Amino acid sequence: VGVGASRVRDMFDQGKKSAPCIIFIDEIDAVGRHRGAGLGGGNDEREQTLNQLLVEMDGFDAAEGVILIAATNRPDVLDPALLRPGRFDRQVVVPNPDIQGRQKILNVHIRRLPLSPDVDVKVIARGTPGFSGADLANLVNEAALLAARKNKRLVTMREFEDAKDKVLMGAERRSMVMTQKEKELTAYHEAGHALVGIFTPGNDPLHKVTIIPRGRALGVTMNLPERDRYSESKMEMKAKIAMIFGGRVAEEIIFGKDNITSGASNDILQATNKARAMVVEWGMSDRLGPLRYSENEEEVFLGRSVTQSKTMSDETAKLIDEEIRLLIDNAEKHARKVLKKNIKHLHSLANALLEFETLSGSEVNDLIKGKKIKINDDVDINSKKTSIPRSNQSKVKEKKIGLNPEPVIGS
Ligand code: NHX
Ligand code: ZN
Repeated sequence: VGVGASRVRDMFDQGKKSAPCIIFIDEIDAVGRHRGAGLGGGNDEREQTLNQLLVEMDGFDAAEGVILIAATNRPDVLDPALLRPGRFDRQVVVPNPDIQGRQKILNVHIRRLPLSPDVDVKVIARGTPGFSGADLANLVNEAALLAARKNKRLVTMREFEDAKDKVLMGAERRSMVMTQKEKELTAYHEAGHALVGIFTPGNDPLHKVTIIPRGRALGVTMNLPERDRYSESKMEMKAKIAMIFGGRVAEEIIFGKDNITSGASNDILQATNKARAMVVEWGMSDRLGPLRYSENEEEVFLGRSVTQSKTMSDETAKLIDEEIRLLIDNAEKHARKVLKKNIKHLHSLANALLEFETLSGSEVNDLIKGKKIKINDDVDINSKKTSIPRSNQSKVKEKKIGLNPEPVIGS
């Protein structure tokens, strides 16, 4: 900070001296953002740095043996001057890894961990579709932390499974004190999501449903695709919006219209965002056709958003609202129909959640088929209620194997 331009000069001098070499700039958008798009003044320093970078890049040619590579998650905000011929003139898109990529990335991160023989990297890779490299690094680190916290000598599959849920759904907050009424409301809300998800074709398989508070939520229902997916159909989107409304609708059916809570705020946000995108971005409304009705980037000027409805007529705006509302209304109606038809399952699943707190997708499917849920003691003890007070559970259930001689957290 404060010497940006001179440091850029210095970096290129060093590069030329050590040629052949590669200069790698991470997070290039920090200096390479579109000039003039900032709020007020205060970015002179950044602009000078960027200008110096542009000057230096023009000042050397391929013969000098210096290759310049930069990385960003936001190629769209870069100053166009950076991308001209002779500068950063080719782009390599690095998408989130596929199953094979995830396996290889996991192998890098687990290198220094003492692993239990039951750990199957392929299984972890298969169960983490959509994870980025950073998510996977995070997953491995969380697994190591969990093992260390339990004084385990080796990191087992159990820790990876729990770490995955932590990365996907947020940290468990078992200490949160919930009243019986809140627990019941949460159980029916989550059971509603889970059942509408299961009985509406087009939804991903249920991964887990829990009424243990996680992250900012009092309860979570999580679906996971079976394989990597690259696109989503309109039918799948409608199924997902219906599932999202399963929570609120279950509250309404069981506790009555006046007893619904503020808790569904995030569900409503997700559903509305999805329905809006279907209409304005993905051309999925017959009445509006395949036109884009929103700008790519919301630009903020002097603290105000200025892109909205630049060229949109009032009629179009009204039509968009109507189409979004139609998608939402249909999804909500569908959720209500499914839950009324399966009210027996709604009660039994909510009760099972009150008893067990967390259920896997396969346990929920067993329950629906009328099978008894097997409590697998050595697999998921922490999420089952027992008569042992929680504070003592770890002492009883976890065998201490002595301190790990090497640091477990190696990544
Ligand atoms: C509150 N939280 O704010 C309490 C603590 C309806 C049983 N008074 O939909 O927990 O009510 O299916 C990301 C994720 C706000 C952002 C979840 C912002 C939740 C979660 C509010 C379950 N599960 N709502 C859900 C819930 C709440 C909230 C969020 C968020 C509830 C619901 C939160
Ligand atoms: Zn919900």
